[in-house]
Amino acid sequence: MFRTCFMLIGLIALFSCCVKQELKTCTSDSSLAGQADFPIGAAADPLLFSSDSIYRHLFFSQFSSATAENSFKPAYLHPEENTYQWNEADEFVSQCRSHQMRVHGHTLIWHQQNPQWMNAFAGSSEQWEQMMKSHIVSIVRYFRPTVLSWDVVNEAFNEDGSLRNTIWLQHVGSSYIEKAFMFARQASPEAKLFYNDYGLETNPAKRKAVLAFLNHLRLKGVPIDGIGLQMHIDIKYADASMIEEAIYEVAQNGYDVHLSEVDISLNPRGKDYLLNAKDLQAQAELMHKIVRAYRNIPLHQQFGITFWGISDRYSWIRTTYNRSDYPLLFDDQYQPKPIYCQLKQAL
Ligand code: 9MR
Repeated sequence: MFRTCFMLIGLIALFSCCVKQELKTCTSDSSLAGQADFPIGAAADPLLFSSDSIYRHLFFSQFSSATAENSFKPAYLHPEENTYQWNEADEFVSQCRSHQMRVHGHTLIWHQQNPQWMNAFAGSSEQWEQMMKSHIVSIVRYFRPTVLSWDVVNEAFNEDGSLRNTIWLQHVGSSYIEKAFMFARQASPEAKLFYNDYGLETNPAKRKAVLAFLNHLRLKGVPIDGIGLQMHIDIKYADASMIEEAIYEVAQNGYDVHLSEVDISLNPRGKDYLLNAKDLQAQAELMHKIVRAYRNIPLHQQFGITFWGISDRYSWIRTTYNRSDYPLLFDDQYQPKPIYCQLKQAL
């Protein structure tokens, strides 16, 4: 009788110890970055640093790599042809550096968030190339040596793997991608230069076309160091096999791999949606699988995992698609979600 009692007490003690252990790993008292062998990043809006102290605290205490969600884009940095506006980005860099964070530059050449003058630029293809060169070189040089990695070209391909019809393709021609990388390299011999895109992780046809295109450029000596898999995904990819395959394939092709804009939507169809424990768990388990796969590629190719935001409260998905969604690590009250706990465990 006594023996059974002791055994029961022992079991209860063991159980509560495990629960405590679980809870302990799930608080945000210790940092994600401290747990990882590779940089863990988030995209942030520097304007929120002064208005939202918890946001600021989480950003600087949890992460070791920083991407400005918008402040480095052409419309922000290069508002007029002969005017650069550095203040917001400078402030971002200086705050990140004072917290020993790496700053990743996003993005030099894109088809969105370009200033009006750039879209309307009138000139020959040589003049367009000169304009592109001067844009890239001025920005990359300005931030040297603090910003040592760049998304040089962003989202240049369609879903079927053909080149997207952007101002750059129209005016510079299909060589604009290799030229952009060459100019970035001229401006910074030591920077890591990335091609960044969405859908590469879930659309094998697009990924294979992009890899074939970039491999061909690399063979010609174009300096492309890595590929950013943006990873705006959702819980219907629960078995993760496609995503794992994408991570391995990009690494096997010899590129550094940046999971560059991670978020996992719970409500991709944008219906009326009630947040529930099952979906939060599915989100957490998917994250766990992705991190396990990422840890399997060689350490020197693990550029890092960057989340596209910190708290669900400010996710771009809510504002862009006007839907309720919960794609990030912290909830609206800044509490760590199951995805945060699973990420921490997987690191
Ligand atoms: O999160 C960014 C949002 O605040 C901007 O309004 C939007 C403009 O298109 O860009 C968002 O970030 C995008 C990133 O720069 C490139 N990949 C897709 C991201 C989400 O749209």
